Amino acid sequence: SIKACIFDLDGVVVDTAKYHYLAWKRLANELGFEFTEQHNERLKGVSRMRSLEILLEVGGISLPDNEMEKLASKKNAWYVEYIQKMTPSEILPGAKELLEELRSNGIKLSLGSASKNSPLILERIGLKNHFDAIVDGNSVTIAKPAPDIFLTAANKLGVEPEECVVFEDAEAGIEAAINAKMRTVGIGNPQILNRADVVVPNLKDFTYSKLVEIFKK
Ligand code: G16
Ligand code: MG
Repeated sequence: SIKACIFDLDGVVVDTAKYHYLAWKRLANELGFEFTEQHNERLKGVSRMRSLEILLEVGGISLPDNEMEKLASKKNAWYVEYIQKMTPSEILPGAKELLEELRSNGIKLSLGSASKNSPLILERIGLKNHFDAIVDGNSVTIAKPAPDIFLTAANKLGVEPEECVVFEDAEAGIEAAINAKMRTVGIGNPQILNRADVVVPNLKDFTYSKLVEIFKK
């Protein structure tokens, strides 16, 4: 049976994708090319350096590693400037309520995010103490779709992968969970997340009893 739930951060608990987009777009514009929201879809759930590689590919630019490091830091400084101003009102609908309901039913909770900025974000939105474990880009650097982030979370919670459900909005994240042999709830577009066990538009109507019902066997 299900003993733990692992939540992705960007796109599941909070919509930081819009701030990532603003910062990446600013960087692209400074480098002299346009970066659209459609391009930005490709960056969701992907690590910072891999995101930069994709962005430079869009602009047809190739740079040495040390230059790439500088650009990634620049983008991150802008991103941090945006997320500093976040408030609890930016928690996505239903996320906080679901975390609280799951916990009161004895389900263990972990964050499973690729972001190195997750401590700041959790602090700003006031959800730091809602998780039993925090696994993010600071502790695990092998990015999704590798299963490492989620396996580390299961390990920290002291449960088996088969006992975990992962909530994810990104294709790379669903793949990472499948690679970890975990069950999955996709948040968003069923066409993009077609490998998930179930896909819901958001967390608003998701409950503990739905979790039990969907994953009863
Ligand atoms: C997030 C985002 C990605 C971002 C990555 C790294 O992952 O979805 O777009 O590139 O984290 O973030 P940072 O640059 O803040 O370290 P997740 O796993 O929370 O969806
Ligand atoms: Mg995400």
